[in-house]
Amino acid sequence: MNKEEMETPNAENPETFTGGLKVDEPMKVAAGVEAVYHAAQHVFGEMNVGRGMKALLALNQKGGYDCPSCAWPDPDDDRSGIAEYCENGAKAVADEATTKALRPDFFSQHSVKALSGLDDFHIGKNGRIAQPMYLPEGATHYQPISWEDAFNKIAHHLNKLANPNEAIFYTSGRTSNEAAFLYQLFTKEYGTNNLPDCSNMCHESTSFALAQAIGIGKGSVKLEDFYEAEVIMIIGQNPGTNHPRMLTALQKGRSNGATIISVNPLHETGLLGFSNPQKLKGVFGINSKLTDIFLQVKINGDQALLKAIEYLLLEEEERAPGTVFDTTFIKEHTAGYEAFIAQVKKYSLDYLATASGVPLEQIKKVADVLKGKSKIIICWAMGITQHKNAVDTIREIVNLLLLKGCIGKPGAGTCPVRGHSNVQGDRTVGILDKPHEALLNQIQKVFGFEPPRTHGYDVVKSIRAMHEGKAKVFFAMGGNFLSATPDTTYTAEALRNCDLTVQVSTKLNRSHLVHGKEALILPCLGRTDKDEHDGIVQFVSCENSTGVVQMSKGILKPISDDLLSEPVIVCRLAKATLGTKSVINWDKYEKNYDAIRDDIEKVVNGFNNYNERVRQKGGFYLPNGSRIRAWDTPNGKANFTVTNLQLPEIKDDELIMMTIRSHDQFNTTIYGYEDRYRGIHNERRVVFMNIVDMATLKLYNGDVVDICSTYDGVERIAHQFIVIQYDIPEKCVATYYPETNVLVPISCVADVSNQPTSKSVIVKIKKHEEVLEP
Ligand SMILES: Nc1nc2c(c(=O)[nH]1)N[C@H]1C(S)=C(S)[C@@H](COP(=O)(O)OP(=O)(O)OC[C@H]3O[C@@H](n4cnc5c(=O)[nH]c(N)nc54)[C@H](O)[C@@H]3O)O[C@H]1N2
Ligand SMILES: Nc1nc2c(c(=O)[nH]1)N[C@H]1C(S)=C(S)[C@@H](COP(=O)(O)OP(=O)(O)OC[C@H]3O[C@@H](n4cnc5c(=O)[nH]c(N)nc54)[C@H](O)[C@@H]3O)O[C@H]1N2
Ligand SMILES: [Mo]
Repeated sequence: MNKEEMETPNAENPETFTGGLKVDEPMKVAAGVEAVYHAAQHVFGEMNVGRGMKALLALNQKGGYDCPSCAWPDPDDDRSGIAEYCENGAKAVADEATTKALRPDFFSQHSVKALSGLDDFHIGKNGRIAQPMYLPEGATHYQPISWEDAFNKIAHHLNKLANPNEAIFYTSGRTSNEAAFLYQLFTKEYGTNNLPDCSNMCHESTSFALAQAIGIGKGSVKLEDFYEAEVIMIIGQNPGTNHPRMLTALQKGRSNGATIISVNPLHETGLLGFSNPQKLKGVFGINSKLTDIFLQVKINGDQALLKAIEYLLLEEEERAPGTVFDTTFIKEHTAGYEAFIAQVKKYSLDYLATASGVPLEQIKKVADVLKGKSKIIICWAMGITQHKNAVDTIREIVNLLLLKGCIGKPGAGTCPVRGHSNVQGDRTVGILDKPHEALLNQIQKVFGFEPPRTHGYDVVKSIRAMHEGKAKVFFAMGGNFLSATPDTTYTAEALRNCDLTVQVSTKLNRSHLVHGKEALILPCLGRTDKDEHDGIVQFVSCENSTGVVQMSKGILKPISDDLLSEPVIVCRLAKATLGTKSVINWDKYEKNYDAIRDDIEKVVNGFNNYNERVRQKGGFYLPNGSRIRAWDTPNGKANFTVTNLQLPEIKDDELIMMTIRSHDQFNTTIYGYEDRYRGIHNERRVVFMNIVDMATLKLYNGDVVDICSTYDGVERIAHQFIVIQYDIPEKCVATYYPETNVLVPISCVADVSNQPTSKSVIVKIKKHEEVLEP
């Protein structure tokens, strides 16, 4: 690459340093009064004190709005008086409720090319998009467009496609139940199941593994179960940053006697200790330890670790039958036990321990704790789901819980911790690329049209279809498809191949700047915004990680009169596209969202009296068979699964890389350059490395390196990362997402679930070569 090429930023991946990296020791305790300070800085930096206080006081309160950040549940009973929020929830609110607005003059002053040269932090910081914008073919700048013209343009493109399957409709997990239901209804009436969503990159592996084993792709625990548990295992999750309110539940569980076991390649601050900023004790700096046993597993060493634990438990059970396993539960509720037990000792303990990276002594300690306990919760997130063998690792989690009879009783169960605040609800109401027959039948019965039955594209298949020219219109209900998906360069080519890309968005992001031949930005209301039409304030609803559906009512005055809510956008899109061909009364939905909920109730199981129950304080639980041991599987049982151990193949000169979140981002939205807990300040282009690997590669702290991944014969390079020596297992490295998504191969996906393997990218690292002056 010559100097000029190096200096011309790619629109999809600008590779610029912030400058001024500072590194401290990682912190030992999460939250505390400092978190309150950081939250306040973000909120009051974006809006005046009155708006800021109003926003924070209604956050996650009954009758208020649902936090747009994570999907952690709110307490059913007493919610904190100060507001049931956390530092990162407050940042999410600040980001959305900002009073900065992007009006047409902003877009006329800045070309698409100039904007795409900025890093993600600067792109997002500009403010909320204030009116619909259009980029004609070949144009350099977005220009304003009326809503009516925008919908007509989309309708024109959709209606001229040879086949509805040439259109793709993406959903990100902030979309409400109401908007998501209408959106999938529209795509089905239009004629396609091409409904990829962020779940395809998030908990897809979980959905597959759980549905097959225990009949429901969702977790079984309620928040109260944490207060009763004897053991809580947290595997591949960083709650201190990504689900900070979970720390309160863990603290309460531990003070009630639970042993907390954390499994992670990194000593994440929030797992070590917690000082609750909402409790006086926390404000005065009195903090509690959280993790009792920490297992520093290698990246993707979890399947081996779980197998080793099962091995040790089986040995104990054989020594004293009936004392370790819940034999009554196994007999009454499960299938596949004998076949499972027959293979538990297939691999030697030493082999499993070495493969996991955890010393056998420590694994024995864990087995010792587990053997006498009967109330165990296992939590997991992206550290488990984003690997090639993710589905099998989750099956192994289920196997372990089944041995102990730990699903479907108080204080125990499965807890896949969801990401986006309504990612679970979107799936419940029908955002599925592989819709169930029951849903399709019900839609046909209630609405009287024949929905398409062939499965649609998931995220990876969508990217390929656009790349191959099989899909020509890409419509996104939220999210940032370009930056969130794997293989950024390939995805950019895919999007540029489209005739039209449409983004329904709150904030500007890179997917507006890497676009199809024509592009539209449709600005929508966010969670915090008051949604009022004809003098009536509407509300929407969301489902959290434990299956509770609650109302969310925005309270702040929108920054522009030209924003539409997501449900209204779908109604107008449907009317413009389908016109009189539609058998659905879209006007009715647009006028009053109660009508949408009435129809969700008719189509989706568990929503009876939706409108009444969603108005009750705290909402309502959706039915969950695994919670009551009613297994919705073909054999009516909870199933053990025999899995083969799969280990990543890493050659001598290679390393395995996980792409993780800093403390200062929400997915592709970058709030700042700080990763306070890990001691990283003012830079995101860093790579965390073990000192042994640094020595092998002759690298020093502060060296600038390039990271390269080769897969399927394609070489992918991300330039300029600063080496940071860190406590991470040998042969493992970590970088931040989305800067290194360019290295995640599109063709490397999890078995069965087709989820991108963003936590096990095989890479080589070499010193960055300065380009010499000619
Ligand atoms: N503030 C904030 N909150 C968020 C988000 C955000 O970006 N910012 N994102 C939301 C979303 S959509 C999601 S899905 C969740 C994500 O929440 P997390 O899953 O906690 O997010 P990641 O940063 O991807 O972290 C994964 C964790 O797994 C560990 N890990 C990586 N590989 C392995 C492995 O092989 N084995 C084990 N045992 N551990 C491993 C990493 O060290 C890290 O601690 O958070 C949600 N909440
Ligand atoms: N390498 C790597 N890649 C990953 C991951 C990883 O760990 N590593 N994690 C994956 C995971 S778990 C996920 S969930 C995906 C996330 O993928 P996405 O959900 O696609 O990405 P986000 O960054 O959450 O989307 C942010 C954008 O959503 C828009 N937005 C915000 N609020 C609203 C709203 O209320 N309505 C609408 N319409 N738009 C809104 C804003 O314009 C904002 O720019 O990324 C995945 N990609
Ligand atoms: Mo996610």
